[in-house]
Amino acid sequence: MVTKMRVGSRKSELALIQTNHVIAQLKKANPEMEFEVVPISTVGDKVLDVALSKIGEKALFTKELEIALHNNEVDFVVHSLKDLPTVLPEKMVIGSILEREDPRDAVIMKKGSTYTKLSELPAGSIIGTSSLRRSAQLKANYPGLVFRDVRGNLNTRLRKLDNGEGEDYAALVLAVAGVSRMGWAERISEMLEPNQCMYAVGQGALGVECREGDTSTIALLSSLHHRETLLRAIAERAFLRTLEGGCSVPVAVNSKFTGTGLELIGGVWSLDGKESLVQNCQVSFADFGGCGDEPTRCYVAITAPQLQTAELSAAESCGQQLAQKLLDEGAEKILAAAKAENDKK
Ligand code: DPM
Repeated sequence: MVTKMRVGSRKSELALIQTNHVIAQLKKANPEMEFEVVPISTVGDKVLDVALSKIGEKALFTKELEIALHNNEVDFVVHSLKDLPTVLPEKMVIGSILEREDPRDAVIMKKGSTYTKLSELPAGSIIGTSSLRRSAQLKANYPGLVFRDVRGNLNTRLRKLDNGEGEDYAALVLAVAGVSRMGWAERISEMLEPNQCMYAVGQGALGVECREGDTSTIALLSSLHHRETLLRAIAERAFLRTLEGGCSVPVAVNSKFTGTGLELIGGVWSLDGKESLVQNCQVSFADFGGCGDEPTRCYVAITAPQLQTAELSAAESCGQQLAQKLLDEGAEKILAAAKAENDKK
């Protein structure tokens, strides 16, 4: 008997590329299985005239997919991990976190531009991004540049940049991962290093969500977990969750897997980038190496049967501790002011 699974996906080209990537990985290990892609539109795809940060819904790109999961219309759904809120709806779990691609942001200049770096652009140049995280950090580093919203999927944004639709954007700032998956890597003219612009929690990784009790799907998906990505993602997501930030606040991270452990750097910014708090936190996994504790069944809505509970909880508490350091230094005030100012705009 052929087992056929239904896979929910947003309809954008990037979302379908990501969904097909996950399916290809599953097919490699399970050639006998079949997968059917079920395309679904989300609020983030439908509402295109309002800035992302102003729609006021954390699950912008995920809610309709989760409803389809809940209604048993699909068996799992593939997300960019950074679009997946840090608290999942009840009865939903992350069944798999795949190996992270380059998590950095990058600059794409308008077609034909003679500039390659943000630092070369004349004062007053318009940079397209709807990310408060990017604009806050970059405003601090490049006070002469002007940051304006640009909405739509990646294809729409690139068209707006190149054809001068709407604003006359000089450049866009986008995630390297999305740009490369679209096959546009050669358009990247500058990589932004963490000292210029730290990345979003989960950026560059894919997360696969499924129903909590669906043991056969969970077993299938868990084979795709990438250990380092998973531990970094757990720490980063715990950081954002503890700060109570969604995708619409200027919060950014930079995490490194050190071999024996994890280093997490994270920060919060005011909208103009003038105020910021950045701290770091380290954790070592060396003490846990495979010894005797219970394999993890379900931890912070992530099922990872092959990892030890101790390492997952160590990663989680690393993120929590980092957030607590920033909260102790007054992060809440910066974030509340950023939210209030953004709501007013
Ligand atoms: C979230 C943000 C953006 C997306 C906010 C942020 C960027 C919005 C913008 C939460 N989701 O990053 O601070 O640039 O105006 C999104 C992209 C990808 C996943 C596109 C991008 C691809 C990269 C990945 C949109 N979601 O960020 O360039 O899979 O990590």
